[in-house]
Amino acid sequence: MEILTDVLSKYGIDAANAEIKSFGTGLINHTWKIKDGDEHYILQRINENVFTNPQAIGSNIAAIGAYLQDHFPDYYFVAPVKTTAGKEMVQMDGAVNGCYRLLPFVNDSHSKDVVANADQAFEAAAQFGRFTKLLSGFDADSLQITLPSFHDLSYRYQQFTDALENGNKQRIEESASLIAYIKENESIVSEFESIQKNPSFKKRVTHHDTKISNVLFDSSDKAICVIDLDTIMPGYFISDVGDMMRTYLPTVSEEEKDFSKIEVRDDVYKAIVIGYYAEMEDELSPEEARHFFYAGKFMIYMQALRFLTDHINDDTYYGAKYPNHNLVRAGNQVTLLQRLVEKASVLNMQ
Ligand code: GN1
Ligand code: MG
Repeated sequence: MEILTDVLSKYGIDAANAEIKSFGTGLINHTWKIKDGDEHYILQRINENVFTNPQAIGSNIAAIGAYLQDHFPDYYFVAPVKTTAGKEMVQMDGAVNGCYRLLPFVNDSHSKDVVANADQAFEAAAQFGRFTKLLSGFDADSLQITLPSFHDLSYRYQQFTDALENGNKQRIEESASLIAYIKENESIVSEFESIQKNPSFKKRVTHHDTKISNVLFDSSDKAICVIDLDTIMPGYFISDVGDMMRTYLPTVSEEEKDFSKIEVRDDVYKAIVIGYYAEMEDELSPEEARHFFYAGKFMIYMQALRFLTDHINDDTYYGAKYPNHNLVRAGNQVTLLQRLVEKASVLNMQ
């Protein structure tokens, strides 16, 4: 880990006296926890194969941070620590080549990998709803696009069909049943296309990665704030609500290989509705509100599609820790989608 010495020195931290540990379960960026005396930090190396313009992330976070500071000074916003030269990120060459940023570690906070109960889902949903609501006066279109077409389901579907044409032939054959399921459910893509044309759907400041590990909790399990602000871009509410459903509804994560463990918890669904509405009720149009359940289908289908596409493309995006890893992840997400759809009539009533 001494390798990070140069990076930390830009922040005036002497790596020789600091404790450095790998941290978290994110698939894209590499994260470390740094302990320097009594100060705790999170250091991240931004994956520049994915975020080709890391400066755009820095500029979005700075703009949003300034707006919140002006209008809601009590709002807890985790802004990056500046380097001793006053920069928000450092671009390194040589052995540690890449773009890094340092964040304060929020004292006495913890994050969770799985939602244990409905109260936690409520807390998280309210936090993400609050984030978008407080930024309703901020011009979402002024944000830079850190990941073009990130949650554009038509684009993701196109990547999938391209992979079917040009991808690994053997993997395509072995994935036949999942491919068939994705194709049979293409109406989820058409519905997204009609949303894009619908003037009642508003583009708002959207987090785009609302999994539970992106919420910090205090020791009494109250949510403190949201983190991981790299994918903040203009977007539809279905991205944030849908990713909450995708990651909070089951008791197991997208990594679970035993699909019989994948279930949709009604009380957690209800908590997402109540938590998000507690903040966003007056913001959503009736037309948007009618698509609340669709949000879950949209995000779970998109994640299944992305894992499956990556499997067919030989794991170039997400990587694989064991053979067929992304195929298993895709199967997990398809199972989750089936479990959700089975409950459509019950959950839509909530
Ligand atoms: C990626 O890096 P991480 O784990 O925060 C991905 C999300 C996916 C998620 C699935 C930039 O997020 O869109 O939902 O993996 N982020 C990017 O675990 O592709
Ligand atoms: Mg993320």
